[in-house]
Amino acid sequence: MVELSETGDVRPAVGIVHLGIGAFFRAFGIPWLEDVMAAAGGDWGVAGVSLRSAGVRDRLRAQECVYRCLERGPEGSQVRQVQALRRVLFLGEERETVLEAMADPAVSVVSLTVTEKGYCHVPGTGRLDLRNPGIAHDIATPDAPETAPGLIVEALRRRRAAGLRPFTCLSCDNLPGNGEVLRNVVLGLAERLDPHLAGWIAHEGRFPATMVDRIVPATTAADIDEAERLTGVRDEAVVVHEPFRQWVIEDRFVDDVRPAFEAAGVLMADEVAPYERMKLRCLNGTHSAIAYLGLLAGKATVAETVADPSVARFVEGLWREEIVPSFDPPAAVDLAEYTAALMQRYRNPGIAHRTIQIAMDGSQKLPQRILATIEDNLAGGRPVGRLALVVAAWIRFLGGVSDAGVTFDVSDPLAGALQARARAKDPVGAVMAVEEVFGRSLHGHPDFIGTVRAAHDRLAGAGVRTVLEGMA
Ligand code: CS2
Repeated sequence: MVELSETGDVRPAVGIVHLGIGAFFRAFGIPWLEDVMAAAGGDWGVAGVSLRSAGVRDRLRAQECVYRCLERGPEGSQVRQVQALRRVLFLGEERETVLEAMADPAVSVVSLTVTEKGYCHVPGTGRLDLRNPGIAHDIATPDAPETAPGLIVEALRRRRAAGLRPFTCLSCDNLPGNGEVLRNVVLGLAERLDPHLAGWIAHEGRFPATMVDRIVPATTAADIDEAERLTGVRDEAVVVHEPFRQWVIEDRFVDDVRPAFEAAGVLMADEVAPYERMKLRCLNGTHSAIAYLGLLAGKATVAETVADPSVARFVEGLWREEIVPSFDPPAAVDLAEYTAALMQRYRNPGIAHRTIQIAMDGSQKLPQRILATIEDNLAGGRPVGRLALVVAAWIRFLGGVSDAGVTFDVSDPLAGALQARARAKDPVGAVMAVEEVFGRSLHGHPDFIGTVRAAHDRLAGAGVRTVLEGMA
């Protein structure tokens, strides 16, 4: 079914419900789905669900869910109008409509960008966290869920009761084995509620792994103004992004029903893990490193941080000596080229990606971005000195004060406990005893803890700049 928009363009009917309709998926998945439909057809319009805020729904609804992407490359900006978002719902006020949309027979994919903590799992194990208050709520009142796993289980229950096929659950978050993590939490919850439903999901459901990559900073008022200057139209829901994009998806969908992703350059792969490891370790790992070192040194954005030659050298050394040797790359990828391109992306002057944005939720991010690399290097007898400095910088960041004495906010689901530990007499020992983050292997590794302690002392004594300059 198609429909004409105000501008006379054809808009696709909804085939996908997306949970977590923030800037990232609007700048990445939806325009890419539009490219897929332009190349190969299909009705893969998106109904987006905001789990946290009414604001994004209100802004988009006021403009019929049509919005613009402002692409900022080194050579200038360009604007694209996106039509494939068809509705936006706010869970807090429209729960029943959200569940109806997910149970609609026309919907065959539910995709997610709910951030790491949205999976309600224990980062160290990937299992459902039964102590998570949202999960406790969804176990007590399963027909009025508030978490992403709770919504999926209830919607799948309704589909099964109606004799429908399940939808494919497509995680698009930066987690290793994101499909498997989603499967674990959905099955973990379903087993608690209804073992027959859990059996059906285990047998019939599909949870492909994906790797997603595009840098999307939070939109600012200046971005909205620039888009207005370029187009003459005021769009309160503009999203900003870099030119680069990469999407790798495991080809495992319920009944093989899916958009013809490959028609628009999405890589459909049997094995996503090598891509995911490359991206999480090389990109997200150094992103977090830049965020913590940059914040301590008083830098507001990634581009500003890597403009300091001592930081750029540190990041290049981190790739070359410690990250790249830690994993086998996907076939035909040259990691020297890949990381050189990453540095160019970080330097993009049009993208003001704030260090404080990337720094948030470190307890959920560090395990896959930094700690897994450390574990592999320790096991393989490879160096970990620069990685240890990143862990030390995170612990200094949890202290909430920059090298120049400026305070900043620490936003993290474990903030309270971590900040108290970061102010203890031995901050490194205290923070590294948090098993949810450090697991058993690093927590029980006195040599490595000693290396982080030494790095922490250097940072506390001399500050980021002096320490990095001394490493050149
Ligand atoms: C960033 C990511 O905010 C963060 O933690 O590292 O959002 C990063 O920009 C994307 O994963 C790039 O694909």
